[in-house]
Amino acid sequence: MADVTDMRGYIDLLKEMGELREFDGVDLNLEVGALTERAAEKEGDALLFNNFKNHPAGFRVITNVFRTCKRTGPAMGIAAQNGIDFLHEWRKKLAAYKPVPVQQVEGGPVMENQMVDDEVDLYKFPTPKWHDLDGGPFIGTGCGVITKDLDTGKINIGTYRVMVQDKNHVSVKMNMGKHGRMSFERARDAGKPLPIAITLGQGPAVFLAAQMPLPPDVNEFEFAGYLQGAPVAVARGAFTGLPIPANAEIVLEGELPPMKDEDMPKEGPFGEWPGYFTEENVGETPVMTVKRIYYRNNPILLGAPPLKPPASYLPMPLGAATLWEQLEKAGIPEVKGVWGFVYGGQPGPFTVVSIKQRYAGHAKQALLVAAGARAGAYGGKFVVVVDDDIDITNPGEVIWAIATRCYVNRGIDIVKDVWASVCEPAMPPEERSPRGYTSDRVLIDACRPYKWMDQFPAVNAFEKDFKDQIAGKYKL
Ligand SMILES: Cc1cc2nc3c(=O)[nH]c(=O)nc-3n(C[C@H](O)[C@H](O)[C@H](O)COP(=O)(O)O)c2cc1C
Ligand SMILES: [Mn+2]
Repeated sequence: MADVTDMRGYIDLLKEMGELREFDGVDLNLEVGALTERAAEKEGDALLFNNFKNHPAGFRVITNVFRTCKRTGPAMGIAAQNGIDFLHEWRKKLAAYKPVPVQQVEGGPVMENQMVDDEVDLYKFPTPKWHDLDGGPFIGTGCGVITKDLDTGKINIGTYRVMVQDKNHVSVKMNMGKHGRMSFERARDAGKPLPIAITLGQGPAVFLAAQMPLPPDVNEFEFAGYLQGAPVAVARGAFTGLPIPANAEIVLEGELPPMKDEDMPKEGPFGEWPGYFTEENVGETPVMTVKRIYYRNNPILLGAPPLKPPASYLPMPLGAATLWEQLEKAGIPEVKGVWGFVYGGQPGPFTVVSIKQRYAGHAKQALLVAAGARAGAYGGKFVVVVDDDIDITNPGEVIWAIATRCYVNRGIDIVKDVWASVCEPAMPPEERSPRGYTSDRVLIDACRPYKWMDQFPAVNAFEKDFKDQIAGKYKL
């Protein structure tokens, strides 16, 4: 889909595919969120909402866009339709990455309308309250937060949750260690405001690149250009000079003043990807003063609220492809797949690796690397390794492997104090430290024991081919 570079082109494609449901008059307070959750749970259509009470007709919200491989594949340049094949193709695509430089343009559709200084009114844009206990309307979920590091000059785009504080302020929850956060900290140390722009509806590739854990030297715009097979066209923001996608739907522009922690206002709670609300925080979340809003005629806000697993805004744990790559780079042979059942950007707290065992100790080696490699460490908890006859995308098969092949005495290890995510629900309050979080890992070897594999009981199930043949013969 070389020429789908904005949300409207993508919507046309979704319509052609018969994958878009349109709604009128849905309540922004919880109804949009509930419909989004239901559609995600059943891996249903993308949802486009229009005609909200007290908002201009034509100001729209789109959700559940990337829930299936069928819809997300075209946005990532991937043809495969299902789980492990899709992930494998994605991994190859990541490995072959070549930056596609942006195309600088003058103006663009995003400049069709502007609110400047005193005219800025965030409440004009329909913003759902996504989950019942959310602390406010989160305008930024499917967004891209654009910053330029004052020291290095590097442009970054990250998806960070953005809550409306009042008509011209939003809080931008860039967590510690995230690229936008580090640029903010450096500007604050220098006593300077950090220029910032937030795109709230844009081509699918820009969003996918923004929410992906890419290395600091990768420019997400250039990565998005690679995904969409065409450069991202960017215009210069009048207030900041930052590159903003010229065909974005809505872009906020302004600055993050060098605010001290103690002055940062209440943010959250917010329903997050592990399936729980994070508690409200005070003194943690930088605030943006919005100086300008650019928006297209009849703008479309992209919503990608985190949901309780197995629902998600993504079709699958894309971060598992990164871990797969890291396992191979670390020298683990014959990795057949990597998966996660509770995922955000990382494969998450239940990660499964399948291998074709080649030597004694191979399975344990895979576990140790998976628990420690960058993509597996952050936010991990349980790591399972299984033989390659197990379909690791099927939780029933994974549980069967653990239940029957793990010899608990040798098969389970616990590693303490590993790098943890801020979204770890089970972290005891007294262990939540401003210096960062750690948590423990359980390594589960659910492979047949290599040393006596040949004597391991045979599986009580017919070969698929034989079953297909007999079933075909009797038309079952
Ligand atoms: C819907 C959604 C919400 C997210 N919210 C946050 C958030 O509030 N804070 C955060 O640090 N990361 C959040 N992330 C994850 C980041 O987008 C991800 O870690 C990304 O790689 C950050 O970009 P960076 O590496 O350039 O900092 C969110 C991702 C998605 C898709
Ligand atoms: Mn980045």
